[in-house]
Amino acid sequence: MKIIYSEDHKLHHGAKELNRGEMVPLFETPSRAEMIVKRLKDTGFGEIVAPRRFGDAAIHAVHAKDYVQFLESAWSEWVEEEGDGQFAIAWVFPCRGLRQTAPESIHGKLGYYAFDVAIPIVEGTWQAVRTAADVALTGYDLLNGGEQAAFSLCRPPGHHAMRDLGGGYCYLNNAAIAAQALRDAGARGVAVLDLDYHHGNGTQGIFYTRCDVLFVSLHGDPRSEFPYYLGYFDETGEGAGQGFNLNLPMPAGTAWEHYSAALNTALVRIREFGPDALVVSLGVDTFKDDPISLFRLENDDYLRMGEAIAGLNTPTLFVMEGGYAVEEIGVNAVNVLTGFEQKA
Ligand code: OKP
Ligand code: ZN
Repeated sequence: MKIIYSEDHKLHHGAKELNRGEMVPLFETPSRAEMIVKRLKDTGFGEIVAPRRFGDAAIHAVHAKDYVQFLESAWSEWVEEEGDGQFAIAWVFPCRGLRQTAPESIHGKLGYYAFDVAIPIVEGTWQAVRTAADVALTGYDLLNGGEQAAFSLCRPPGHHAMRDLGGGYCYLNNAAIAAQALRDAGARGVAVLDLDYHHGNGTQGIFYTRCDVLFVSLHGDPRSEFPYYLGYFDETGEGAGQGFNLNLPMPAGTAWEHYSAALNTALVRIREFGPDALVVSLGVDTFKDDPISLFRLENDDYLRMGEAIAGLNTPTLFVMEGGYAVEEIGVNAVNVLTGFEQKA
């Protein structure tokens, strides 16, 4: 399968996040994508192509215009107000009892458009984020042109980004943008299978009231894991979307035996839905050595994961999400693709 990749992601770098009371370099680093590219090249996996540029319509089909506009101008507004500083970051939020409006100050806007403090903005963030959406959309375009599968090597990731909120290293929801584009191009049903360790609250939120996009997610139990406030089993969709959202949270320590059973449950639901296309939010932070996650998958389990997905026999777009064990992120991500191709 073809891989879509751009070096623009490197422009999003150098910011920090709060960890155990300290500001530390973001776990979500440029080296993550570079390690995946290296593994793709070392194994001669497939042709790597550049994204093409899409218009804003495909982004506005998923995200609020004012939110997209905020992301685009946040850095320059920050510099105007603060002079400089290393990166823009939210520190005050419109929570219960406070006014739900975006004020003039960039500080107010940063909080208004975020649900946590893990989406720092540096000078090159917008270009990296916008190109990641193009990387996802180019993947959609390949499927639309008849390819059976493609890998959008997106960075930064996207699955936590809601219609008008960023969070969890995510700004624009690459997978949701691709899924919506597939629908708009005529796919009757699209399924999104989210395999990242963290619940894809953004993707769930975007499609929650709809029956044309099925969202299925396997993840760490939000009672004790980020994003904490969404991702529970009883969230099954709303209105027309009732029954089209399936969350399968699992406890810390989950290894392949239990994981593969949950994956099977997910695949049974997707097969029953019968989508014209599948988008896989591919996070490999389910790996045993991931520094911020607590599942115990092994390198070879990712081969089995890819094989199981191929069993759906559906045009599939893989979209990169998380994975922070940088030394092995390439092996694990490419193992999924390899397992998929061997069975497809
Ligand atoms: C993004 B994705 C460490 C806590 C990290 C943010 C997790 C974001 C995960 N300071 N909290 O789903 O891989
Ligand atoms: Zn994750």
